[in-house]
Amino acid sequence: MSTTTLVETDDVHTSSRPKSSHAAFTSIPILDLSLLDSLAGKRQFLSQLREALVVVGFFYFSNIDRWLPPSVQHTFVSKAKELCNLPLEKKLEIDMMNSKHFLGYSQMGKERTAREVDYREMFDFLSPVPAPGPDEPVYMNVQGPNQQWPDEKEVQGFRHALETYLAAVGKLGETMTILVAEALDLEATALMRFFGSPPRNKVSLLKYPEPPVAPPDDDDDDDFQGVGSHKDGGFLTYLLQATPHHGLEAQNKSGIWIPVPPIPNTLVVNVGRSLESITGGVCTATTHRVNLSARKFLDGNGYPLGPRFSFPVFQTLKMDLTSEEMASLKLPKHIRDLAADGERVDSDAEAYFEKYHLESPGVGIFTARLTSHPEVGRRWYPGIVEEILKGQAEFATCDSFSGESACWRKPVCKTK
Ligand SMILES: O=C(O)CCC(=O)C(=O)O
Ligand SMILES: [Fe+2]
Repeated sequence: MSTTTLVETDDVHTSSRPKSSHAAFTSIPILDLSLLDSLAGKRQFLSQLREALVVVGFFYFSNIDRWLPPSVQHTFVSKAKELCNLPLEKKLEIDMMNSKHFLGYSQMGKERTAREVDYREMFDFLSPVPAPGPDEPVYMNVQGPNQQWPDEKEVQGFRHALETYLAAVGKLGETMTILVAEALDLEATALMRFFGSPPRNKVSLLKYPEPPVAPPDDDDDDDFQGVGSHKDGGFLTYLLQATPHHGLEAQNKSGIWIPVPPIPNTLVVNVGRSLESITGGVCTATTHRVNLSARKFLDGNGYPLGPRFSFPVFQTLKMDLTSEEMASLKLPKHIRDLAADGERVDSDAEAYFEKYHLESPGVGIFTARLTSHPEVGRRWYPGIVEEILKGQAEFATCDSFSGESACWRKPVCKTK
């Protein structure tokens, strides 16, 4: 990675786990999108991209303006913040509880990751995708139209700003399906069949409010879970960190947490479980979290920064790909050999979700939604959610879990 710019990390938190003997990343690479403007630059970019996908699973894109014009970014960020800062009762008008597709507003205290409550609130919106038909598997409800929009009078221009931003990230995502294929020495079009038509991209508007307690003067500034350790479910995630707060961290293969600080005019990109699956583990779905403390809400001079805002777009595969389809990608041998077979990877993400994600992207994402938003799950999928939560709890407390808690899919399984 000699030609790649690196973010230095002087703030590494060591977990109590033993280090594995394999190389683990200690910094997050920065890939310059303007390299794509020349043939020689593109070659350099693809080689950096390959290394970033395989070794780190996290990287920054710099020079993003061509893809996301500053006016599109700024309008989106300002409208998104405006929405997130409305009074609670206004936000509850588009409560996620009303949506069987898990879209809309999830208030503080309602979301859980790794069975712990996250310290954040969110709005979720999807790119335009139709709702599933009555004969489709229940998990296909992870997609459907956005039926809930904020009142135009409350945040004027919000919908237009969000749709414009999401479409622009979607275009970058389409290009990434080609660049990832090329970085893995595949035909440019090799990954296209894994995506739905229209493609499914979800944007989350995340607000991490300031904690109520003032930061202490001494060193016992307790950490708390903004969002708990997890892997994203999709292909790639494109994250705009919209405030200067530190807190986002990626976990390397030795279990050490590496900071991913905000860098102005960049996007953070990370690999999701689906990309890891279709590449047989060559691309790494890296565990990450947002680890906060009262002090992280102050700038270098001790002035309050306000809430932390962050806006990820999750680019996902076709929800109903089968496990056979997911295993059908033929990678060249020299690329397959990059997967570190048998390598020990320390991860604090819940292994419980792995089997669901291997089954199909939709099953994996639906399961994750049910455990993250159990109240929405209880409203729309009462029988299923209890089984999944029970399975999750058993998995967390049992070393030799072999239970099959997926019987909720049997009535809708297409192969039966
Ligand atoms: O807030 C962030 O910066 C990251 C959020 C995240 O990882 C997620 O929502 O999946
Ligand atoms: Fe994430």
